Order: sequence, then structure tokens, then C-alpha cells
Amino acid sequence: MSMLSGTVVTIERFILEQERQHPDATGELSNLMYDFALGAKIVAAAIRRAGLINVLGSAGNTNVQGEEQQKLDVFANNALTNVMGHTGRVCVMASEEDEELIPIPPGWPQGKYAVLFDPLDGSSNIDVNAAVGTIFSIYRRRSMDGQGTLADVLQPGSRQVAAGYVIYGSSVMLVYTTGNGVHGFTLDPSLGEFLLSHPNIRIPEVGKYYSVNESNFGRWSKGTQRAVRGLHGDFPDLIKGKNSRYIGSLVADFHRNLIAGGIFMYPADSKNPNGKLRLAYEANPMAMIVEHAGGAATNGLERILDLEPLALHQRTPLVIGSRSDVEFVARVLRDTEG
Ligand code: P6P
Repeated sequence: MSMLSGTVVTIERFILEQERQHPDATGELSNLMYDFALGAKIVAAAIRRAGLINVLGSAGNTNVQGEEQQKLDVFANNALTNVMGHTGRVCVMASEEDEELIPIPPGWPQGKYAVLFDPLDGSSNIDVNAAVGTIFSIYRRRSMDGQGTLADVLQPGSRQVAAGYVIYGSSVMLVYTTGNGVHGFTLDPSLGEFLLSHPNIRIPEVGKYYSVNESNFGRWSKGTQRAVRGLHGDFPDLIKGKNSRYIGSLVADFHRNLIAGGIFMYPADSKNPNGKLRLAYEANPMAMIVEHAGGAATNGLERILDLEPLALHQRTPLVIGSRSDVEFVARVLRDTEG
């Protein structure tokens, strides 16, 4: 008796089935998705062990964001860099943890994809065992050959060929899109396989939750304050109030809202005039996912996927989730701030 019944679909089988629907597919992107799934399993195993082998605590140095780097950040960054760099399918990588581009190791072929990732988002939650995540974004290279360049990673989000995240929570899930629906896979640790658990995820048009760090309220613009008060339920003739849920981990807050319906906001404020989150490897991949699940993502007013990136680690305000809620925020901002 096979360990897997006929109805159980592994991520490998699912990716192959998706590839067969595109006769012109070369299989390279499919293979890259497997490679990423392997990277996710390696990180997941380390996170599961973290409490036992005292990996917790800071690595004693800081990353390009000036944030204290947790040991698992370093481990996750190295694991993904090593896996994705040795596939022959990637010409360049970029990571939240590295100021500069990450070249493909000498002697390894440079492929046709550029891969960007946030190896361990929400890492401040590691020590309190709250959900953290990995986010990735994949583009087709623009440069002709050899080592990839900044032009290969500084592309508008609308040109992504794939985007996804892994959430290391009560279970480990990988959610991704290649533009043909959004699909979720849950890791079965006894098999070491990601199994299809959430095919064709659709985000509800109107959300149950809103997620924002209210401690920044006093630093927001009047328009943002008014929009959030609407989400509180202060303007019932405009929008029904929602429940507040905020974990402080983008992947976890986003995932809950994707499945149950909701809106996540990290607005600009007087301390962070461009918001806190990064366009290239946080906002863009999440925006591709949410749009292919029927939702929306803006910087408050403009579509995230249309923004032209100017710098690798540039920040952007982010309003993302159920389409009706994102549109409500944009209306309030336009009415209040013109
Ligand atoms: P704050 C985690 O550090 C992170 O980058 C995102 O995962 C999360 O959404 C955000 O910052 C939380 O920021 O300022 O609310 O703690």
C-alpha cells in the first residue's frame, strides 16, 4: 500500500501537472519551485529544532536593515542562498539580509531566473515561538547572459513569473502562484513532503479582520487615521467594523487574512515616510499572490505591482488584502488627502 493515496498530491506532482498545461514550458521554473520547496524544508527543520539546540538568541551582528540578526536569520539566508545558487537556473539572487546582490558561485552555470527572498520574515517572533515566514519572488532575467545584474532584480512586480511564501506556524505551509491560481501545500513532517492542502485559494471580497500596528496611530496622516477608524467601525454607513488581529509577522498576518478575509496595513508615518516594508521581496511577492487570489495591494493609492523599483531595499507603504477593504482605504485617502 503506497504511503500516499491516489487523492494525495505532492507539490512535485502538482507542479508537474501545472507544467503539462503549458506545452511551451521548459520545466526550468518548475524545477526552481522544487528547489525552493527543498530550501523551505531545510529552514523548517532548523526552526523546529531551534528550541532544542539553543539556536535562539542573537548572532551578535546586525543585518543591512540595522536589525539585530537572529541566528536563524543567518541560517535561513545561507540555506536558501546555497540551494538556489546551485541549481543552474538562477543568474542572481537578492536577500533582505545582504546589502549587495548575491552572485552565483564560480563554476556554476547562470540560468534565466533572478530570485529575491526575505529568508526569515518576522524573526523578532522567533524567541517567543510565534509564526515566522520566508518570502520569495522570481523574475525572468533581463540581462543577456553571465552573472545577473541589478536590472534583473529591479523590475516592477507585474513582471514576476512566480511568488510565494512559507509560514512556519502550527504547521508549515508553502503558498505560491505562477499566475495560474494560488495554491497552498502543508508539510507532512513524517514524509518530508509538501502535500496539496489548499488548491485555488480565493480571498473573500470583504474581510473579517484588519491588521495594523495601532501604536503608530499618532504618527499617521489624517487620511490614514480616518481609514483605520473606518476599520474600527466608526463609520458604519461606509464600512462595517472588523476584528483586530496583529501578530507583527507579515507572513502570518497576511496568511490569516488571505484565508479568512482581511486587510493588512503598514502605512507611512512621520518616522517611516516610506513605510517599513520592502517593495522587492515583501510587498511585490505578496501583491502578486493576493491579486491572483482575487484581492488587491496598494501603497495606499497606487497598485504595488505597477511601482518602478529604484533601489534593492527600498521601502513602500503597504495596504493589502480583501479587495473591497483595500479600495475603501484608497477612497478615504483620496477624499481626505486629495
Ligand atoms: P512592527 C517584522 O519585523 C516585519 O518586517 C514584518 O514581518 C511585520 O509585518 C512588521 O515588520 C512588524 O513591524 O513595527 O509592527 O513591529
